Amino acid sequence: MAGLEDLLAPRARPRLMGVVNVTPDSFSDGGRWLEPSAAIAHGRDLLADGAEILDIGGESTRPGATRPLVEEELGRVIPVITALAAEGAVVSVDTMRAEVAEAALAAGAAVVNDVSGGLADPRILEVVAASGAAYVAMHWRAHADHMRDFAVYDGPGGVVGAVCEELSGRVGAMLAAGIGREQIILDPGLGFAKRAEHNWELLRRIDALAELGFPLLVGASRKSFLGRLLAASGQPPRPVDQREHANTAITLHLARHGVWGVRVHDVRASRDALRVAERLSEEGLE
Ligand code: PMM
Repeated sequence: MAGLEDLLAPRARPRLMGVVNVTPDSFSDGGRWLEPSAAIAHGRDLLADGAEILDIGGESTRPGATRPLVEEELGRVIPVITALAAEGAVVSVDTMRAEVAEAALAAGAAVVNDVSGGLADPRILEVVAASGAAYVAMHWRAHADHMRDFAVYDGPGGVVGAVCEELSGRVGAMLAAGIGREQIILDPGLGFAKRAEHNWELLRRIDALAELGFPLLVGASRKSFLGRLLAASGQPPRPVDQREHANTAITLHLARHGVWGVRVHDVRASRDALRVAERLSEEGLE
């Protein structure tokens, strides 16, 4: 397992987490990597493109998705995690279930990425505490089948205030379950019970989330708020596979604000942009 200290050490450039969705129905790439051999090959390609962490998930969280059985989820992710971790990849498991997190950690995962921040299956917090692994707790309000109903942020602090407050509450639960502060990474959960304007506000004011005092992971890649931004006037959202340049601009924005990591489907695009930014910030070399 990758050392927690190295994984969470402060660094100028965000970590690139490449997405491997082993699902039939994810909104951007559902069905493409459902066969273990295809998912493993895709993971290797992402590593070659510069991914530093592979996020392997077996449950689609797109709006309206139905949940797989736990056996199905295990069957999708465990062979892929086992193979890629054995090759030395730093693996994250994208799951809300304690049982899947436990099996993934035993198979070599170093990070548990829980989009529900421990709300869907509270026992996951005990599993993470016992393992000492890194834990990504995302802001979440409800399962995908009805999360749209919860995209309401009309308190005085708006969406940023609510996300900060609700994530702080989750941190309290994590610490109470025995998770160390040094294990925790927070994520604003773009698109999860959020409308487009909520996502933009969270991105614009990402520094307010950083003030919570934890490393931040952000996943904007291919999400529908980008498709809507890029739609030609009066036209439907730009298709998922044509949103990458916009996502790369978000990676650069987040890098300037010092986030710990970005969760992306096209690792090379973000990697190339970060390389340019780094080169431009070097001084006195010539
Ligand atoms: N988004 C998705 C899935 N998992 N995990 C974290 N931590 N943050 C996210 O924003 C996030 C996530 C949905 O996107 P996908 O279906 O393309 O994987």
